[in-house]
Amino acid sequence: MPAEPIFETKIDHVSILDEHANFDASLGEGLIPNDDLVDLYRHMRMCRQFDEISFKLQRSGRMGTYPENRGQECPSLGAAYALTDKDWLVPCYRENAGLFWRGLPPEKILLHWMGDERGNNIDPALKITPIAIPIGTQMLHATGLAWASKYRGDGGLACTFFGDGATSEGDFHEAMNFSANLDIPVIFMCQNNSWAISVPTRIQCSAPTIAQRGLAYGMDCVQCDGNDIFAVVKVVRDAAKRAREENRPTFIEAVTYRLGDHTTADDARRYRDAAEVEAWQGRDPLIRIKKHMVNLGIWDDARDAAINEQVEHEVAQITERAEGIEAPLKDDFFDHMYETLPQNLRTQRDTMRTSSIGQDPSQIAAPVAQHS
Ligand SMILES: Cc1ncc(C[n+]2csc(CCOP(=O)(O)OP(=O)(O)O)c2C)c(N)n1
Ligand SMILES: [Mg+2]
Repeated sequence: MPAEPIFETKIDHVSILDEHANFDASLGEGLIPNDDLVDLYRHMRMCRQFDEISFKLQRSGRMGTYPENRGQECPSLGAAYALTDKDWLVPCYRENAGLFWRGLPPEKILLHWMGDERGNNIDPALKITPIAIPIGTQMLHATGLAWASKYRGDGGLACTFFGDGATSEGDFHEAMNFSANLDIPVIFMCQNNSWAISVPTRIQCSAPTIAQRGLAYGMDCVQCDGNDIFAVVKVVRDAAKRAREENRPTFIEAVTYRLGDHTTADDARRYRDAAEVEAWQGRDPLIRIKKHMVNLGIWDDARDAAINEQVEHEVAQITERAEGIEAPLKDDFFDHMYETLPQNLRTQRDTMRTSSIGQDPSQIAAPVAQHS
């Protein structure tokens, strides 16, 4: 018997507004009304300003650490725009644009990175989960949230965001397998920014696309230009339709790039070529959306300057609110994990010492008797 192909497939790459601001009207016409486009652009500008101020806050000792979002605003922003308030947004840590679009007060993000737990206390009506630092865990949370939506029949879905590196984690594969086999309405939005800190994507994924990792689970998979707001909106709308009508998950690979360091604790110049960064600067999502608005005749330098002034003022006020909040009580730290605090944590709270490095007074050895 001759060998027959048993399975053949392809992965689509969706691009509508390219890096030179060429616009494919056959796919993009009517996707985003002009007023919304201006608003999306304003959000991106605000996020850039937010990044700049956060960076300065960290460098001047007013913030612990901060991961710049610069360059990768589109995947979360396009998704938040394309989804409804019934849908969960389940982020990692580079999704400011989408979270602000949904209505998260931006000072929450500043508080989070300043180490104040109140930054993670998010109004449940917003349907946003707290920033996830452990890589990959949030994809399982999204699967559970979407499963609950399906069970309740509330018409919602969950969209979760993660990086290229996260697709090498076991949690990713469990979430993908579970949601595909149980028909759970999840959108998996992978932001492939070429790097997992200093590890390039090409050495942790041997396949030509990350998108095809979803094929093994029988999932619809698509790749899009992740710096193209139109492409992101289109693929998320398609995925949301599939989720709502058929309870099917979708895996989206949004190809983007982080223009800044991994976080303020990193110096990407140690492992990235300047030429690579420069090439991606030319594909900046913000530049092409601005060019497109100029081409449409709805934008000019005066309006751009006005928006810049507006967002500078806005971010200054946000910073003032975050820094102006009364400092948390030290005991708060212990208040949110357990209903009844275990003895070892009660000791830590009462002595404000950590037991891990032998500073808890009850663990300090009795002084050795001195011979006279
Ligand atoms: C479980 C776990 N392992 C390791 C880390 C340390 N870590 C933080 S970010 C990161 C790289 C993540 O890369 P990617 O998923 O591509 O996300 P990106 O930061 O590029 O958006 C690693 C390994 C972590 N936070 N959690
Ligand atoms: Mg990455």
